Amino acid sequence: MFDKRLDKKKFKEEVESNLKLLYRHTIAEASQQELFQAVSYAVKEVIMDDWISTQKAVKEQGAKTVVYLSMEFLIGRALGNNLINMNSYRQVEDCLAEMGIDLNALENQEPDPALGNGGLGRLAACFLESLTTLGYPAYGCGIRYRYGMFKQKIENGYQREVPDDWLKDGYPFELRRPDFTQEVRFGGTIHFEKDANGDDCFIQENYQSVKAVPYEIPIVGYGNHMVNSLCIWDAEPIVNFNLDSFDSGNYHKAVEQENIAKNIVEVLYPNDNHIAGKELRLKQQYFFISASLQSALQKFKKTGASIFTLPDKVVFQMNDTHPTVAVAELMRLLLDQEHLSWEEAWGITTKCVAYTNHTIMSEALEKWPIDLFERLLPRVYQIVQEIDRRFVAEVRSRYPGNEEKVARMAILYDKQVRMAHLAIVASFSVNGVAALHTEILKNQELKDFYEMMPDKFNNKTNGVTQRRFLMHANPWLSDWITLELKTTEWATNLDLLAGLKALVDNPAAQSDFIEIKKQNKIRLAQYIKEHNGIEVDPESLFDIQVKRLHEYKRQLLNILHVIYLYNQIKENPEQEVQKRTFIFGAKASAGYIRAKEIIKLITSVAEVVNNDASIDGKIKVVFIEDYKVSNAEIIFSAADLSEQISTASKEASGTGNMKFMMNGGVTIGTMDGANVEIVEAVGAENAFIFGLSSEEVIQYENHGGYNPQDIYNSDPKLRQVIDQLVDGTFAGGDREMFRNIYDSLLTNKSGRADQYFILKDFDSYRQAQAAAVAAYKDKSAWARMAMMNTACSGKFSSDRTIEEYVRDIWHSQKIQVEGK
Ligand code: OX2
Repeated sequence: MFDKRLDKKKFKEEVESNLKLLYRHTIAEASQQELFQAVSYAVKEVIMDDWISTQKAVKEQGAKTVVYLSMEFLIGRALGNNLINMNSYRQVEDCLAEMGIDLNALENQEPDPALGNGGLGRLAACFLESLTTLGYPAYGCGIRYRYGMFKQKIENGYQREVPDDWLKDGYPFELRRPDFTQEVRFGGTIHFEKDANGDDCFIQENYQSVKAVPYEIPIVGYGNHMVNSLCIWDAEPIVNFNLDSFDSGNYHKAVEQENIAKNIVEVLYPNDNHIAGKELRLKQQYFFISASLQSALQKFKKTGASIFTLPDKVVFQMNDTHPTVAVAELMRLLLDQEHLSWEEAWGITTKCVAYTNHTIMSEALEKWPIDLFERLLPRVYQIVQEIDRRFVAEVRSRYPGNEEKVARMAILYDKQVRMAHLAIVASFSVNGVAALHTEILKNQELKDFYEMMPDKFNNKTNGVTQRRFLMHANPWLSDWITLELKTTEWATNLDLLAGLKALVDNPAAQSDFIEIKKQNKIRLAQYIKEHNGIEVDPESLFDIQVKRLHEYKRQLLNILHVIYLYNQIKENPEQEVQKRTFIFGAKASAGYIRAKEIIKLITSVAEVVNNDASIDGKIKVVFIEDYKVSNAEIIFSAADLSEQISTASKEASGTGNMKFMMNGGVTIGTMDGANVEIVEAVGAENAFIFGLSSEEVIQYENHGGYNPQDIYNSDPKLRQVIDQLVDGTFAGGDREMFRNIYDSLLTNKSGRADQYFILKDFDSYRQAQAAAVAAYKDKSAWARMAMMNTACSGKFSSDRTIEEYVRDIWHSQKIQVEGK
């Protein structure tokens, strides 16, 4: 049935009228991009009514709002997902088909808004979608980067970064809200004066300021008429670059302000789990935080409620430490604008802010040099100093004479501002993102804090939205699930997938499942053919690792194993082997040289293996260019094996692991992050687990590592693989191309040898791979395993995660929105 909000005739007229208004074109004259824009505006027209109703309902019902502060929101394309959540995808598809328009082709016209790096930003996007679907009022607050995550081109086997000009055709789903513009100030000098009432008044002079202008993107809930907002801030100069300022001699000032504003939001830092520590990044952080908090306070004050009730109406969730300056900014607003006392302001702030930690990687720990911090944010720095002074006094009184502890815990130390410490001290909740990760935080990384304030610490295992990663990404499987479960309710209650367990031994169901997987593999094979020019066999085992390129994620282990297999096949040409396709997708941060070398190694191995006629296509290696949310949706659904092989203890959670699982991908992985909980849910017999445990890794690390030379010397087949890095096999005879990788594994020139335990885990990985291939031979047993993965994935819905945040941290209430 056509959703009643989407009157077919009206919708068609709307599309035609949009084409006319926007482009002076008819359908016949319009380009695909123009059609995409016209259709998107027609969809937005429907969303608008619900958006307005939601705002009204939030006001009337006075529910508490979750403000999710994040430097990154990796929302992915909106058109298809909005239609799914409006329960209108198929209807609109048909309606457009009648007009001779292909919805699928239009979806591919949409830029993939890549305002994030990887898991952290995608999690924020899943959370907003789940919050909305569950009926909780929420705001995402972030930055409207002019250029998002770069597009990746592979040239001659190397990564090249191309700017992502996602706004070039205009983004139809955003709404500029100039009425809510804020001013954000940087630098200058500060002093106190008495105002007319005799109150202390804080004066900042000679500062630079920019205008923060919000753009809102609707986040559409599934089937409930609710629409929340993602608010992303753009920067504009305060003095417009106009003839007036030119005439009055302000030309330089105008240009200067234009530049500051332009720079701040120019580009997303393309680092995942790594902090570059650039001044501009701190500017970005303060820019969006100050604007978001000023705006939130203004909205709150409009209700006329006492400022002391702020914690009943808003909670600020800080997505990692990037938004931590929010702690001091909220204090500043409460002290300097609301004229509260320190104790009053601190009482409110510490009831409003909560912090999520996403990593224990030391290179991701944010620390700002004090001189930079103070110069850029003089008043905010004063406040941080006072927070630190009071906190250090508290530590001293709790642990008298323990100056080592003070040194470990202080916020200001060694000329640096430690953002994680500031976040923990001020937050009423500190959470990790998977059970194991939270335990490591409590017992290792944040031990001192956990001992002093145990009640703050809690776990919230990540999740992903099934609306995007199952319904949109895998329509065939979704239809089958609905058919078998005789309900679509799993769309909002993923635990219902457990009902599929009854089918795992049913031969007809198994063959349906296999057939669906095959269709998805064919779809991916077509994508690979189109984008990489490589022919892959959908009958082969698809073994997939897609995620950011990072040494701890160990794409290197995977490709070394591929080399090992290649050697085995060449040595035993007669031996029957399972045909396999190894698929990689990964962006490396622009400045991460080792990561880029690993990409070059993967593409070089692919070049040799794919073109070696003697192995008869038994293995193929594909590096998918430009891995992003939109092609991820095609990739997850096509995997037989899901590679989750990080060095144990390093991957806080992982969320790709969950997306594969939902789609019937079987995990080959270490006991790391959320893999632990995946195995617990699906049973160890339905996954392939290998490698050191996190305790073992931590043990080794505490004792200076291990000696990879022992393994190199005792395992001749592995030695052959390692040696091939420097004998020119995969480098057209060049012995130096992969020398750094070789050195990193065997010598400790740059830190510890084999820091990520690749040699140490190699044998165990090889066995797990062999076990997976053996299992794959039995089609029925494999289908059972794959089905068990889908059936047991209910826990990994972000709906579950959000309900836990609400129950334990946010304490917000659902609202009802009446559809028009
Ligand atoms: C990522 C973590 O690396 C990943 O394990 C986790 O699943 C994801 O965040 C969402 O929680 N930058 N990216 C992450 O952490 C940081 C810092």
